[in-house]
Amino acid sequence: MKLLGSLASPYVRKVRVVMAEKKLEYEFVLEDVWSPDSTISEANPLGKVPCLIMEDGGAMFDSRVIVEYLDTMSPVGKLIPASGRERASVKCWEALADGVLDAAILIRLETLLRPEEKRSDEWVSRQHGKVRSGIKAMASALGDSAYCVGTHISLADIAVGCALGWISFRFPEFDWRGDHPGLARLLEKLSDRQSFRDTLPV
Ligand code: GSF
Repeated sequence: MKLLGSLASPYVRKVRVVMAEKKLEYEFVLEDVWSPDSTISEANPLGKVPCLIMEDGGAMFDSRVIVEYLDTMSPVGKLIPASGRERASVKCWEALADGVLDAAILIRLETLLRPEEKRSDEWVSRQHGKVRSGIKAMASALGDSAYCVGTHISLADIAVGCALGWISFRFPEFDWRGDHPGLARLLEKLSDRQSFRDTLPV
Protein backbone atom coordinates (compact mmCIF):
# COMPACT_ATOMS: atom_id res chain seq x y z
CA MET A 1 0.00 0.00 0.00
CA LYS A 2 1.04 3.57 -0.63
CA LEU A 3 -0.21 6.54 1.31
CA LEU A 4 -0.17 9.90 -0.45
CA GLY A 5 0.06 12.65 2.12
CA SER A 6 1.86 15.54 3.74
CA LEU A 7 3.71 15.84 7.04
CA ALA A 8 1.50 18.65 8.35
CA SER A 9 -1.97 17.32 7.51
CA PRO A 10 -3.90 16.13 10.58
CA TYR A 11 -6.11 13.84 8.48
CA VAL A 12 -3.00 12.20 7.04
CA ARG A 13 -1.62 11.93 10.56
CA LYS A 14 -4.78 10.13 11.69
CA VAL A 15 -4.21 7.51 8.97
CA ARG A 16 -0.49 7.19 9.81
CA VAL A 17 -1.21 6.75 13.52
CA VAL A 18 -3.76 4.04 12.70
CA MET A 19 -1.23 2.31 10.41
CA ALA A 20 1.34 2.37 13.23
CA GLU A 21 -1.06 1.21 15.95
CA LYS A 22 -2.15 -1.69 13.73
CA LYS A 23 1.46 -2.43 12.66
CA LEU A 24 0.60 -2.22 8.97
CA GLU A 25 3.36 -1.75 6.37
CA TYR A 26 3.04 1.01 3.78
CA GLU A 27 5.06 3.39 1.69
CA PHE A 28 4.58 7.07 2.55
CA VAL A 29 4.67 9.28 -0.56
CA LEU A 30 4.88 13.02 0.09
CA GLU A 31 2.42 15.06 -1.91
CA ASP A 32 2.13 18.85 -1.93
CA VAL A 33 -1.49 19.40 -2.89
CA TRP A 34 -0.99 23.16 -3.15
CA SER A 35 1.81 22.91 -5.75
CA PRO A 36 0.79 23.58 -9.36
CA ASP A 37 2.77 20.42 -10.26
CA SER A 38 0.75 18.20 -7.92
CA THR A 39 -0.64 15.06 -9.56
CA ILE A 40 -2.94 14.25 -6.64
CA SER A 41 -6.11 14.61 -8.72
CA GLU A 42 -5.04 11.61 -10.83
CA ALA A 43 -5.57 9.51 -7.71
CA ASN A 44 -8.17 11.58 -5.85
CA PRO A 45 -10.47 13.66 -8.05
CA LEU A 46 -11.08 15.90 -5.03
CA GLY A 47 -7.39 16.83 -5.04
CA LYS A 48 -6.95 16.09 -1.34
CA VAL A 49 -4.73 14.04 0.92
CA PRO A 50 -4.76 11.52 2.47
CA CYS A 51 -5.26 9.12 -0.43
CA LEU A 52 -4.48 5.42 -0.10
CA ILE A 53 -3.27 3.50 -3.13
CA MET A 54 -4.09 -0.14 -2.62
CA GLU A 55 -2.14 -3.19 -3.85
CA ASP A 56 -4.27 -3.43 -7.00
CA GLY A 57 -3.64 0.25 -7.81
CA GLY A 58 -7.09 1.39 -6.73
CA ALA A 59 -7.33 4.65 -4.83
CA MET A 60 -9.27 5.21 -1.61
CA PHE A 61 -10.22 8.41 0.22
CA ASP A 62 -11.05 10.16 2.52
CA SER A 63 -9.39 9.62 5.90
CA ARG A 64 -12.54 8.23 7.54
CA VAL A 65 -12.98 5.64 4.81
CA ILE A 66 -9.28 4.76 4.86
CA VAL A 67 -9.08 4.21 8.63
CA GLU A 68 -12.23 2.13 8.61
CA TYR A 69 -10.70 -0.06 5.89
CA LEU A 70 -7.36 -0.32 7.70
CA ASP A 71 -9.05 -1.44 10.89
CA THR A 72 -10.41 -4.48 9.02
CA MET A 73 -6.98 -5.41 7.65
CA SER A 74 -5.54 -6.78 10.85
CA PRO A 75 -6.97 -7.99 14.16
CA VAL A 76 -4.08 -6.21 15.92
CA GLY A 77 -5.25 -3.29 18.05
CA LYS A 78 -8.90 -3.09 17.02
CA LEU A 79 -9.75 0.63 16.90
CA ILE A 80 -13.43 0.65 15.86
CA PRO A 81 -16.00 -1.49 17.70
CA ALA A 82 -17.74 -3.98 15.39
CA SER A 83 -21.31 -2.76 15.83
CA GLY A 84 -23.92 -1.02 17.89
CA ARG A 85 -23.87 2.05 20.06
CA GLU A 86 -20.12 1.88 20.81
CA ARG A 87 -19.29 1.85 17.12
CA ALA A 88 -21.54 4.85 16.45
CA SER A 89 -20.03 6.62 19.43
CA VAL A 90 -16.46 6.18 18.14
CA LYS A 91 -17.52 7.41 14.70
CA CYS A 92 -19.32 10.41 16.19
CA TRP A 93 -16.16 11.37 18.12
CA GLU A 94 -14.24 11.13 14.86
CA ALA A 95 -16.82 13.32 13.10
CA LEU A 96 -16.53 15.88 15.90
CA ALA A 97 -12.72 15.92 15.83
CA ASP A 98 -12.63 16.12 12.02
CA GLY A 99 -15.30 18.83 12.08
CA VAL A 100 -13.25 20.94 14.49
CA LEU A 101 -10.32 20.51 12.12
CA ASP A 102 -12.40 21.41 9.05
CA ALA A 103 -13.33 24.71 10.75
CA ALA A 104 -9.78 25.39 11.98
CA ILE A 105 -8.37 24.72 8.51
CA LEU A 106 -10.93 27.07 6.94
CA ILE A 107 -9.69 29.78 9.31
CA ARG A 108 -6.11 29.15 8.25
CA LEU A 109 -6.93 29.14 4.55
CA GLU A 110 -9.05 32.29 4.84
CA THR A 111 -6.38 34.19 6.74
CA LEU A 112 -3.36 32.87 4.85
CA LEU A 113 -4.37 32.18 1.27
CA ARG A 114 -7.16 34.64 0.59
CA PRO A 115 -6.13 38.17 -0.35
CA GLU A 116 -6.74 40.55 2.54
CA GLU A 117 -9.44 42.61 0.81
CA LYS A 118 -11.50 39.46 0.17
CA ARG A 119 -11.34 38.09 3.72
CA SER A 120 -14.51 37.90 5.76
CA ASP A 121 -14.20 38.48 9.51
CA GLU A 122 -17.74 37.18 9.91
CA TRP A 123 -16.82 33.90 8.21
CA VAL A 124 -13.68 33.53 10.31
CA SER A 125 -15.54 34.14 13.56
CA ARG A 126 -18.23 31.64 12.52
CA GLN A 127 -15.48 29.02 12.15
CA HIS A 128 -13.89 30.10 15.46
CA GLY A 129 -17.24 29.41 17.10
CA LYS A 130 -17.25 25.86 15.71
CA VAL A 131 -13.72 25.21 16.93
CA ARG A 132 -14.50 26.49 20.42
CA SER A 133 -17.83 24.69 20.78
CA GLY A 134 -16.39 21.49 19.28
CA ILE A 135 -13.53 21.46 21.79
CA LYS A 136 -15.93 22.24 24.63
CA ALA A 137 -18.17 19.34 23.58
CA MET A 138 -15.17 17.01 23.47
CA ALA A 139 -14.10 18.08 26.96
CA SER A 140 -17.57 17.62 28.38
CA ALA A 141 -18.02 14.19 26.75
CA LEU A 142 -14.60 13.06 27.98
CA GLY A 143 -15.19 14.24 31.56
CA ASP A 144 -12.71 12.52 33.87
CA SER A 145 -12.46 9.39 31.73
CA ALA A 146 -9.10 8.08 30.59
CA TYR A 147 -10.31 7.49 27.02
CA CYS A 148 -13.07 8.89 24.83
CA VAL A 149 -14.97 5.59 24.55
CA GLY A 150 -14.58 2.56 26.82
CA THR A 151 -11.43 1.67 28.71
CA HIS A 152 -8.78 1.60 26.02
CA ILE A 153 -7.58 3.57 23.01
CA SER A 154 -9.87 3.73 19.99
CA LEU A 155 -10.11 5.70 16.78
CA ALA A 156 -11.98 8.34 18.81
CA ASP A 157 -8.84 9.15 20.83
CA ILE A 158 -6.65 9.11 17.74
CA ALA A 159 -8.93 11.54 15.89
CA VAL A 160 -9.12 13.85 18.92
CA GLY A 161 -5.33 13.67 19.42
CA CYS A 162 -4.66 14.55 15.78
CA ALA A 163 -7.14 17.44 15.87
CA LEU A 164 -5.82 18.97 19.11
CA GLY A 165 -2.22 18.33 18.08
CA TRP A 166 -2.75 20.23 14.83
CA ILE A 167 -4.53 23.12 16.53
CA SER A 168 -1.63 23.47 18.98
CA PHE A 169 0.82 23.26 16.06
CA ARG A 170 -0.88 25.93 13.93
CA PHE A 171 -2.42 28.13 16.62
CA PRO A 172 0.04 27.91 19.56
CA GLU A 173 -1.45 31.10 21.05
CA PHE A 174 -4.88 29.43 21.48
CA ASP A 175 -4.91 28.21 25.10
CA TRP A 176 -7.60 25.50 25.03
CA ARG A 177 -5.69 23.52 27.68
CA GLY A 178 -6.42 26.04 30.47
CA ASP A 179 -10.18 25.55 30.16
CA HIS A 180 -10.06 21.84 29.40
CA PRO A 181 -7.49 20.03 31.58
CA GLY A 182 -9.04 16.60 30.87
CA LEU A 183 -8.46 17.00 27.14
CA ALA A 184 -4.94 18.31 27.82
CA ARG A 185 -4.22 15.16 29.87
CA LEU A 186 -5.55 12.95 27.06
CA LEU A 187 -3.34 14.67 24.48
CA GLU A 188 -0.33 14.37 26.77
CA LYS A 189 -0.92 10.64 27.22
CA LEU A 190 -1.44 10.08 23.48
CA SER A 191 1.67 12.10 22.67
CA ASP A 192 3.75 9.54 24.60
CA ARG A 193 2.77 6.77 22.19
CA GLN A 194 5.30 5.88 19.52
CA SER A 195 2.64 6.27 16.81
CA PHE A 196 2.10 9.92 17.82
CA ARG A 197 5.80 10.65 18.37
CA ASP A 198 6.67 9.38 14.90
CA THR A 199 4.03 11.55 13.20
CA LEU A 200 4.49 14.97 14.82
CA PRO A 201 3.36 17.64 12.35
CA VAL A 202 6.14 19.62 10.69
C1 GSF B 1 -10.18 16.16 4.41
C2 GSF B 1 -8.86 16.09 3.67
C3 GSF B 1 -8.26 17.47 3.48
O1 GSF B 1 -8.94 18.49 3.59
C4 GSF B 1 -10.32 13.70 4.94
O2 GSF B 1 -9.47 13.05 4.30
O3 GSF B 1 -10.71 13.37 6.05
N1 GSF B 1 -12.30 15.08 4.85
C5 GSF B 1 -11.01 14.89 4.25
N2 GSF B 1 -6.96 17.51 3.16
C6 GSF B 1 -6.30 18.77 2.89
C7 GSF B 1 -4.91 18.76 3.48
S1 GSF B 1 -5.00 19.24 5.11
O4 GSF B 1 -5.46 20.53 5.26
O5 GSF B 1 -5.02 18.28 5.98
C8 GSF B 1 -6.14 18.91 1.38
O6 GSF B 1 -5.64 17.99 0.75
N3 GSF B 1 -6.53 20.06 0.83
C9 GSF B 1 -6.38 20.37 -0.55
C10 GSF B 1 -7.55 21.11 -1.12
O7 GSF B 1 -7.51 21.40 -2.31
O8 GSF B 1 -8.52 21.36 -0.37
